[in-house]
Amino acid sequence: MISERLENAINEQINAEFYSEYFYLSMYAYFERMNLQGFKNWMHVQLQEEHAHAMGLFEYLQERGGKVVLNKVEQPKTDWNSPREVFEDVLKHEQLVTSKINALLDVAEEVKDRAAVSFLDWYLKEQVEEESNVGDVLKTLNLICDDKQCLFMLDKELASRTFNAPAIG
Ligand code: OFO
Repeated sequence: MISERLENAINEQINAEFYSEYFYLSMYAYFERMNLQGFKNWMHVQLQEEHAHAMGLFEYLQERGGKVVLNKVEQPKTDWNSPREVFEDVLKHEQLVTSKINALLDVAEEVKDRAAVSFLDWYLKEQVEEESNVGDVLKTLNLICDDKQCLFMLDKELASRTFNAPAIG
C-alpha cells in the first residue's frame, strides 16, 4: 500500500501533467491561428506525450492501491507574440516540471518507497529529453530564425515529429 503523503504528491503530479497537456493544447490552437502547421504538429505530439505521462501516473497509483483524485486544471495562457516566445515558455515550463518531479522523488525517498523511486526515475530521464528537445528548437529560433524564410523552413522540419506512445516505468 502506498503512503498517503506519496499518494497526494502523485495526485498533484497527475494534475501538473494534465495542465501541461492543456498548456500545449493552447499553444496548438495559437499555431493553428498563425497557420504554422509544423509547429502545430510539434505541439500535438507534445500534448499527447503529456497525456501519456498523466495516465502513466494515474495507472501506477491505481496499481499501487492508491486513490486517484482529479483536481481542477488551471486555465493556461492563450496568446503569445511570436513562436520564439512560445518556446521560451515551453522551456520554462519543462524546467518547472523537472523540479516538480525531483520534489516527487524526494517524497518517494523520504517515505522509503523504493518501487515508486524506481518508477519515477523514468519521469526524470524523460524530463532531460524534453528539456533538450525544446532547447534545440529554441536555439534555432534564437540563433538563426530572424526572418520569415527560416521560420518556414523550421515549420517544415517540425512537421516531421511523430508521437510514439512511451513505455513508462
Ligand atoms: Fe510531462 O513532461 Fe512535459 O511537462
